[in-house]
Amino acid sequence: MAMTDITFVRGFIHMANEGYLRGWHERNGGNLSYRVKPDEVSQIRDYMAPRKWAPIGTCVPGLAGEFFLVSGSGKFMGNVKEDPANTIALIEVDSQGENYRIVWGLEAGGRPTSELPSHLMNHEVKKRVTNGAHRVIYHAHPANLIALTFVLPLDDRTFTRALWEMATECPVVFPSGVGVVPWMVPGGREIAVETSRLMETYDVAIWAHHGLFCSGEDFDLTFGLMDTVEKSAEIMVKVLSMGGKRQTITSDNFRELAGPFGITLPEKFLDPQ
Ligand code: 2HA
Ligand code: ZN
Repeated sequence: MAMTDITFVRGFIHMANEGYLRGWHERNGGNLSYRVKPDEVSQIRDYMAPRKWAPIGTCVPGLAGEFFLVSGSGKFMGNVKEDPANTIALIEVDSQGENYRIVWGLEAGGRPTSELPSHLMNHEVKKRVTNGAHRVIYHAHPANLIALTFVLPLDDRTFTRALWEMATECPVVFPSGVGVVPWMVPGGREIAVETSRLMETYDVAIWAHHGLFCSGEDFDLTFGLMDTVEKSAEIMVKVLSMGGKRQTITSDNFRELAGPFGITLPEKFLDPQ
């Protein structure tokens, strides 16, 4: 069996390709990472050939000793399915959470995603606040969501309400809402700090005029979250193009979802009763 036949590696490759087919990954846009489970790590020890340690660019002590499957910097998500060994990598985080080393993949050279600080800081937060349940961090550039960041005020409440109101499934799929990061320089620690701060509360963090990050338990749920957010954004773009809302789902309607769907929506996103 090859590394690329291992179940979680196949899941990663499948998700990268699905995102590419959706049109969310022009050129080298977007990136994906997966926190590997301990039993999966022991399954793949034989494939590992550690290279040199390199700085992560931030500090993630909560991820000391963890392994991540990540997309490669400058690599095209559309090429992952055809050539996984040259477009993705397995990395190990050191015992301080300050350095990483590639242990498999990127065979012709290269580095992990340019957004590694954001991915790992998001993982660190999500591992803590979900008791280890969340394992996938996904960054993509879906056009409708990005378009909305040029039109709607850039705050958590406006985006949460806009997305919730455009599809009844939305408050069920992301009941905690979405957070918004204003335009910032991508790729560094500063934007990673802002994004991971939002991940304390939300599973979705929008980067204005750029894209968004989603966090989830597995590949399907995280891809589905991105897909749901973008579908809702697409409906919002259509509604705005038709002159805006004439009617919508109300705050009291949202409250009615609590019983049948077992969700409690934060009152900060609802109108006072
Ligand atoms: O190129 O999307 O944010 C990957 C990116 C950077
Ligand atoms: Zn990006």
